[in-house]
Amino acid sequence: MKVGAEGLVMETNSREFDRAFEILEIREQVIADNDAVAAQLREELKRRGIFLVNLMASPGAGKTSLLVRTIKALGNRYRIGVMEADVDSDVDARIVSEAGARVIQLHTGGSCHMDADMTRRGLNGLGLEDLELIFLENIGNLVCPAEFDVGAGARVMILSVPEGDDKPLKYPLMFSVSDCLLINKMDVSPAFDFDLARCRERVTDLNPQAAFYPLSAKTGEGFEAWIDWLTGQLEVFRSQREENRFSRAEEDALFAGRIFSSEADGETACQGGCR
Ligand SMILES: Nc1nc2c(ncn2[C@@H]2O[C@H](COP(=O)(O)OP(=O)(O)OP(=O)(O)O)[C@@H](O)[C@H]2O)c(=O)[nH]1
Ligand SMILES: [Mg+2]
Repeated sequence: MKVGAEGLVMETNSREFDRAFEILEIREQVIADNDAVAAQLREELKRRGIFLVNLMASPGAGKTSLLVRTIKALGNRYRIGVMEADVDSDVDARIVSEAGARVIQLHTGGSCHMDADMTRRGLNGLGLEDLELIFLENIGNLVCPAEFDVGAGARVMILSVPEGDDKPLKYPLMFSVSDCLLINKMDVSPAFDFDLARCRERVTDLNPQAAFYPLSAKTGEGFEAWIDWLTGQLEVFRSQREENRFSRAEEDALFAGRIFSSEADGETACQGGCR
């Protein structure tokens, strides 16, 4: 194996002399490049005391509903921002904006996940002034978002009851990388054969450290445990901030509410902040 001029990994195995061409393992390099941007983003958010939550789930699992109820529960305690990522439309951004959070709609234009650089652009579009807690509602998908670190302080996944308790077996990576798993739509569980204990066992096999909370974003049942977990994470994050962090005034002077930037920012795919 060797690294070419573009930093791409070229496979040169024992059969290389049988071939008149090389094989580039592009995917590995894309993930590695993304991880580097994510690490930089996480570090800068930490220095600025902003806790970013990457919220992932299937389409319709209840991401927006959970955000609305969470904003209502914590809006008086923390200044909250939301990045709504969708292939198209501004439906979710409107709903979240009405709940009282600062929000930006991000259009990925077909991409099935957010990566770290898209997230950085989204944060710049949202504006970081005064925000303490930011949620990224990732694209509804249990595959690709699991592979791309976006620089968040916590990865939270929602599995809803109608999807079935077998999903940890089918999408193990998503369950393995999440810090917290929320089982949503518990209010409709009598209509489904979702086995909560079996689901928990399957999750524990993959990820024993993950927090696990059954709840309903519709009725509020079980919500307190999730809010306690989230505020606990936030307080630990705050207490771990580096000693030499920037003050608010320094941040504003240095960044004018923006995170580290690149010249390509003018071409951002983020469209239209709702407010
Ligand atoms: N019964 C019940 N319905 C829920 C619950 N949470 C969400 N829903 C409903 O499920 C549907 C989808 O909810 P959303 O919050 O839009 O889900 P989402 O994951 O944001 O969907 P996308 O952004 O389209 O991927 C809506 O009709 C919600 O009212 C719940 O806890 N119980
Ligand atoms: Mg949504």
